[in-house]
This record gives sequence, C-alpha cells and structure tokens, in this order.
Amino acid sequence: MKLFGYFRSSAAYRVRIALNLKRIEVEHVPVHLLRGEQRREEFLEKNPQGLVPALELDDGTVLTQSLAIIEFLETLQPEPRLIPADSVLAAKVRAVALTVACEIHPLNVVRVLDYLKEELHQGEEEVGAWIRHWILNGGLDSIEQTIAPAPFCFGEKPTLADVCLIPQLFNARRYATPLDHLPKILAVEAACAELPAFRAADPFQQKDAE
Ligand SMILES: N[C@@H](CCC(=O)N[C@@H](CS)C(=O)NCC(=O)O)C(=O)O
Repeated sequence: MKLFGYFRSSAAYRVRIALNLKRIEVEHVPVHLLRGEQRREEFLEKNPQGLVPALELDDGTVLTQSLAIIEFLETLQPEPRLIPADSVLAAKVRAVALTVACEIHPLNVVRVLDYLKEELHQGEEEVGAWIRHWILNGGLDSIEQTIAPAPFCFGEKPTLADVCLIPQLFNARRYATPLDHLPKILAVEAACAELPAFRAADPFQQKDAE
C-alpha cells in the first residue's frame, strides 16, 4: 500500500500513527502541499478533493479522509484496537477525534488560510489570531474537560482520540498557541511521546521533512 502524505499534514500524521501502532508497513509518497502538488492532475486522479492523506491499496483502490482510512486499518488489522469495544467509550473516543477533525482542523488548513490572506487580505497577525482562537475555542479547551488521562485520553492504551490529538498539538505549537492551561492534554502528550509508534510518525522524522 502507498500513503500519499506531507510531513506537516496533521491529517496524514494521524494515519502514520495508526499504521505504526498496528505495525502495518506502507510506502510513503510525499505530496508537497506548499508547491501545490495536491492540485496536479496525477494526484487529482487519485483524490479529486486534492487533499492528503490518500491510501492507495495494492489493487489500485484509493481511500481518502484520514478517519475513514483509520477505520479501514482497524478492520484490516484489528489489534491493537483504536476504537474501544465498549460503545459508550467508543462514542467518547470518536467525539474527541471528531472535535479535532471536524471542529478544529478544517479552520486551519492551507486552503482556508490562503483564502484569509489572499481573498480577505488578512495579515500574518490576524491569521495567527484566527488559528489560535479556533484551536482552543470549542476545540482543545473543550477536549480538556472531556478526557481523563490514565495516561492516554481514555485509559491505559492509546485510542483514536490520542491518534487525532497529538497531530493537532503539533499544529498548535507551530502557531504558538498557549497550552499551559491544559494540563490533562499535556499529560496525554507526554505519555504518547514515550511510544515509538508516535515518535516515528512525528513530522520531522519523515523523509520529506524540511
Ligand atoms: N478531513 C480531511 C482533511 C484533509 C486535509 O485538509 N488535508 C490537508 C493537509 S492536513 C491538505 O491536503 N491540504 C491541502 C490544501 O488545503 O490545499 C482528512 O481528515 O483527511
């Protein structure tokens, strides 16, 4: 299988962590987002949305959307489970994952930031304030209240919640978002940093890192 990604893409980072936790090997194919490679015809043929990640299976089928890809991996290789069997816990795990993927991340992606800068003529300062506001407001601030680190978001093993939270924290730090008021989230981050699966997925460990 081939994973089309970009070292700094937090959505691709989620998939890398899941692959590593499940010990599934894939070929990593970089798509340089700042050079616009995601909008080239050969990539659009794989993902008409022009977004990474995209997972190409050995038969040529292409899967898109990080959470859909991770659910596919969960079926392909059920252990270790990223979505708990207990349905209440599973809903809590998914709620954190969806808060990151649906409430925070879409407001910070390259195409949205470009629109703020180029079409709405906002400067670096305004764009930075936008990013930090939406990372915290209704995002990390609310996640802080719903998790109970032990030491991961929902217990002794990492779940889809941790898989989504850690890349979002990388992104938050990149934009100097204040995080000191989020002790539970910082404790989860420290626990994940102990695991090789998370460390190997770090953006600066990728072959396209720059
Ligand atoms: N909801 C999608 C988000 C994918 C996404 O927005 N990817 C970003 C990188 S993190 C991207 O490809 N951006 C390119 C662009 O905005 O042009 C997922 O979870 O896979």
